[in-house]
Amino acid sequence: MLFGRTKKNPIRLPDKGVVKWEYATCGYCSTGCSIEVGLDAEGRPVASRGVADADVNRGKLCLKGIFEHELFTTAGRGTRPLTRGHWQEPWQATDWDSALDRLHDEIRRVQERHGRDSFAIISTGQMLTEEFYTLGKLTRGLIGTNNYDGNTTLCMASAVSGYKRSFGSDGPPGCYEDFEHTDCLIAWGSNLPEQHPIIYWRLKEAQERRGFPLIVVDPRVTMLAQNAHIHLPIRPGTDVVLMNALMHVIFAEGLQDEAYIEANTTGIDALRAEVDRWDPITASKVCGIDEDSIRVVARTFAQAPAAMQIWTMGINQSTHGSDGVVGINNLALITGNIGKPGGTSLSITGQCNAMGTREWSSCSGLPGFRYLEVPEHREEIARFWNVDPEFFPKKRGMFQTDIYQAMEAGQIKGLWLIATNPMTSLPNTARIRRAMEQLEFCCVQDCYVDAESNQYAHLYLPGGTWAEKDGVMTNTERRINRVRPIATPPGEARPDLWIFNRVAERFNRDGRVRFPERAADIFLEMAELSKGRLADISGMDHDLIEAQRGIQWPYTAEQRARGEAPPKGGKRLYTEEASFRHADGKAKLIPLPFVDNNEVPDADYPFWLNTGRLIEHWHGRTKTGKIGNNNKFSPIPFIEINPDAAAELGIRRGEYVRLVSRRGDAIAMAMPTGRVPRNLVFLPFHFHDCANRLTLGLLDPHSRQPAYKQSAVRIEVIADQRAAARLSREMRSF
Ligand SMILES: Nc1nc2c(c(=O)[nH]1)N[C@H]1C(S)=C(S)[C@@H](COP(=O)(O)OP(=O)(O)OC[C@H]3O[C@@H](n4cnc5c(=O)[nH]c(N)nc54)[C@H](O)[C@@H]3O)O[C@H]1N2
Ligand SMILES: Nc1nc2c(c(=O)[nH]1)N[C@H]1C(S)=C(S)[C@@H](COP(=O)(O)OP(=O)(O)OC[C@H]3O[C@@H](n4cnc5c(=O)[nH]c(N)nc54)[C@H](O)[C@@H]3O)O[C@H]1N2
Ligand code: SF4
Ligand SMILES: [Mo]
Repeated sequence: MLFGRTKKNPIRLPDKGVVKWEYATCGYCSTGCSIEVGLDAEGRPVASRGVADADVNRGKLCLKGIFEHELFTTAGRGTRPLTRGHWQEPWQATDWDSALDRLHDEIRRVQERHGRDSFAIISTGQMLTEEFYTLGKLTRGLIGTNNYDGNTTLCMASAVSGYKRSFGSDGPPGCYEDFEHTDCLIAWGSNLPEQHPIIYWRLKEAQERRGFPLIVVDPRVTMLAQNAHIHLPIRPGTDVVLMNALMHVIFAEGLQDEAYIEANTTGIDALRAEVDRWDPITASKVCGIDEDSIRVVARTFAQAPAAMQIWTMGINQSTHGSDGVVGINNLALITGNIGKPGGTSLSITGQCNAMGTREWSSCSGLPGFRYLEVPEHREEIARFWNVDPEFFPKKRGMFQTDIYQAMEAGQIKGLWLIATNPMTSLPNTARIRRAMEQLEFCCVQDCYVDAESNQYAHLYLPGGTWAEKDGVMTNTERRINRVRPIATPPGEARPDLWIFNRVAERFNRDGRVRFPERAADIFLEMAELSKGRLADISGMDHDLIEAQRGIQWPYTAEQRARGEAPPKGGKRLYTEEASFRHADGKAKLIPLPFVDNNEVPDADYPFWLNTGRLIEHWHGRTKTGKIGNNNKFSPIPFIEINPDAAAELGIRRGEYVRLVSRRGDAIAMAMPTGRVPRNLVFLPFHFHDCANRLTLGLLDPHSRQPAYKQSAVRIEVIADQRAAARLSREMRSF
């Protein structure tokens, strides 16, 4: 006798009437999945699917990619430029010419009155590379403010800084294919299954095949920690101590790779002297990981033939962010795990084009990983752009986070915000509000008119988004991939590239500097500039990139001329001896003393506040908050709280609570879960006027990245739950 179903019910997908599929790269996270958008007979985007022959995602997409075609018709898009005298006045619709004239005139007015650098420009990791490059040329070559930075200071700055300190250059040395070769993986402060689901799928497949140990360092029992062999629930902000202790054990037991250290590094003596102080017992008292676990992990890592480390915001967003990255690099270098298959230190980047902005935006320097501090770099770029080299500043200006403090102090008077929303994403909202209120002029260029920062704008420019535009993006593994213009921006909204080119015309009346109109031509200009640099893309063009479903840099003109095919994945940096980018070709081993400067829980504020992300939402939710199938999973702010802590406070599941820090308060729903320890709550930062009203955001001394993950709060019970629900709703703009 047969039990259960005897016939399988085939899954029936509704026919969306797709007549044509158009190629793009997903515009959410830095995994860089190749995606196709299906258009119906009327040319309307009606479906999304993964591209089967793309090496990155092999036909798969996550929850965000699957519904990405719905973006084009979401609510809240800006359809006309808007202007007003003061941010408290009502908006008036205006035409593009008047809007762009005003932007030009205000920039020059502020600069003439308060000095060149009193006008700041803040960009993003969420545009296309050709757009970054054009904005960089406009800012560095014509506008001339040095206070030009990106939201990547909130995100990747520590990784950039740590890579530069260790290896002499930015640029993650590994790739996804390393999962196929590694014998041990440590993931530091990264929740891969939720934040980079398709990278996780690659890791999981490799791990199921080969069973290498997975070690996760995270104060929460994340989805990744649940799947790990060893989970180290570290005390927040103390990763550097654990790294020092791991190195202590490796040296004490002679597990280091002497030959690699000798041939490729400098600084071993100073490093050893510092880690000598961090025996596992001493370290365990600071970082909360017991001495046995420290020893086991150190041996497992050092004895693996190839071992890799990945990390994300649990490391970068800390007052020891840059040091944490250096610590990871130290561990990799002393065990010879750089530049070999399965042996690497791979920063998992964040936004879709966080890498592209590092390479080409000129935010912290000049294009192609060139520096303002190097006279030859200034000369080279000035000649190429046809501008005066003396016009360039001789060192980098303020980081994004310092720009807000300068606004507060009245040093910065004007601001152009492009595709970033500081009123939701910067720490300590009350301070950001004070800073924004003081501006003489603020222009917001965003695809959504309801982005909260627009509240303080005098001028609003409606940009296009994602595949309403043409260009490329670079993912975590340095793979450049193509985005095709599939839809047109709504109403009078225009692609950001169009906007930059029209602004450039106003600063470039004599036509001295060339601003190509087509993204494909801009790419060729970048390719030319990249020759001989670390990120050499001179062998690529738009068509080849699309045909290959993305190409990893470097791929040079010479390789192409020789008939060498573009790498199909598996491309690594620093594969040859002494090929690091410090002058002597060696990597630096850097000692990392630990200073405990974080705000820590005390009697008044007894809980750690840890903030981060959910799979279904993207940052400030301007996009995912309006897509039903994303928003429905978590339409309101909530905290993960330990069930024992909730019981002790008399809080039941689903009740609203008030969180209070030294900066402000916020309302969220309590969701008791064993994912968090007794003394810590986790609050997603996706909701406006919530997490960042509470955060302190102390800055890393090297990268100026905020410590979003270490603040202290207390939790208050709310008697009137109806009023709390109403308030929570009102505080969200959508
Ligand atoms: N769905 C979705 N995906 C995204 C994004 C999104 O908004 N939504 N954003 C993208 C962007 S820009 C980024 S930067 C990435 C971020 O990706 P992740 O960094 O993976 O995400 P987060 O949730 O910010 O933080 C990761 C983990 O750090 C842990 N953590 C907190 N404090 C510490 C600590 O002191 N030490 C250690 N070791 N760990 C700690 C947290 O508990 C959390 O689980 O995600 C990208 N992908
Ligand atoms: N508490 C806490 N705060 C955090 C973090 C955290 O973990 N905890 N993480 C930090 C990190 S890692 C990051 S990366 C930041 C992100 O911070 P933000 O950059 O502020 O995040 P988004 O909400 O993605 O903002 C992007 C804005 O650009 C708009 N936009 C999107 N695409 C386009 C486009 O193509 N053109 C134009 N013109 N506009 C566009 C969107 O509508 C949105 O308003 O948040 C940081 N803030
Ligand atoms: S994993 Fe990232 S790139 Fe891939 S579909 Fe999801 S959000 Fe897009
Ligand atoms: Mo990020």
